[in-house]
Amino acid sequence: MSLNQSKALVNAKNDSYTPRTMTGLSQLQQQIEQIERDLEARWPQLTDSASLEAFRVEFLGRKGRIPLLFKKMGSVDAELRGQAGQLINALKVRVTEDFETRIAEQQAAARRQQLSTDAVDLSLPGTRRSRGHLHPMTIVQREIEAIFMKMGFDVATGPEIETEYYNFEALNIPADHPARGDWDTFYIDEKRLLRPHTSPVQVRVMETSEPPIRIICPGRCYRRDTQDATHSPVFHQVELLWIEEGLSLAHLKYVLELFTEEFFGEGYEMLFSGDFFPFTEPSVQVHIKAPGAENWMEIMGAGMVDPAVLTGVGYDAEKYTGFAFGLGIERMAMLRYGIDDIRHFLINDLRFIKQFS
Ligand code: FA5
Repeated sequence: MSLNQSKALVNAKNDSYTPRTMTGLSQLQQQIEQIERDLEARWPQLTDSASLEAFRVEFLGRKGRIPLLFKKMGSVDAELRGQAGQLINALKVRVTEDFETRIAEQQAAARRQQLSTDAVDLSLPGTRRSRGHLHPMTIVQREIEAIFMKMGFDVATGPEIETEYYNFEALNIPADHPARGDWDTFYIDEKRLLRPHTSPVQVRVMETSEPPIRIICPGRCYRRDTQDATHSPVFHQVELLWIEEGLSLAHLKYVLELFTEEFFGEGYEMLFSGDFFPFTEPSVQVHIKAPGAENWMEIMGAGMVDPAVLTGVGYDAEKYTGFAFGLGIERMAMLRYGIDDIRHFLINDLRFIKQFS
């Protein structure tokens, strides 16, 4: 076909064309009807958020079929353009409202679904949380503290890493003293070690206060003792110190009897035997037989504070006397509860610990 022939064809087509305005509006109406038919088919398929989003993009999105209709209004005669605009707008409002209703319905359905899967069945028995409780050592330590506090003793503490001076020299144990071997244990460096007993706290307190002194010092101690049923390399002591004028061994015995009776109730037995500690003179060892028990248990070392220790901290040893003891807390707990082996306290077997809740 020549160029002229094709131009003639175009002109012929234009000649037979129905007036532009009528065709523009009716075409638009047809397109609106087509969209409405398509919508009828699409609505039932909108069951999830993905299909809803695809629908929104196709019909209402920036390049969607309904916004595109507005662009086609240019082909409608100016007089009818208002009418066309109203038709498209009505369609857009209708579809937007229906679409938002669908979205709300879909979200409500999703929430219902979520609730039904997450539902809490209130008739089910709950999971019982086990409540923690104090370790038997803590129970016994607090009880010992409470008894002595009731008698008027204050609680003092000192460092677990202690200097040789407070561990030994200030307690009348010079470097070459044979007693040092018993406690010469875990060194941190040349001059400091893990304390083997709580007695150094006595000296720290006396250095900073004047008599009368009435204190107890609970705390952890460390020794290179071989483990057995009554020995552990880590254990606890409660130290007691009472310095005043006119105190004697009889006072020590009385305080111990008051304490032991309060702790065990009636039926215990107590045995004093001679012992040696460089920082007490005389020194004793105390054994206790708990109510109903068969065996004696060595519980503490004790004695009248050696005058050398008193003068060492600047006290007048002619004027003041006093007594001290160091009590093993694990052993008191063993007697109280009938525990046969000290290692139970460190193993942390729940079957053991739960018996003390
Ligand atoms: C002392 O430690 C002295 N400082 C006690 C003292 C204080 C005497 C004040 C005089 C004046 P001894 O080494 O005996 O003494 O220990 C005292 C108590 O600590 C023992 O009777 C025991 O109950 C406890 N104990 C000692 N070593 C261990 C250990 N390895 N495991 C568990 N308990 C222990």
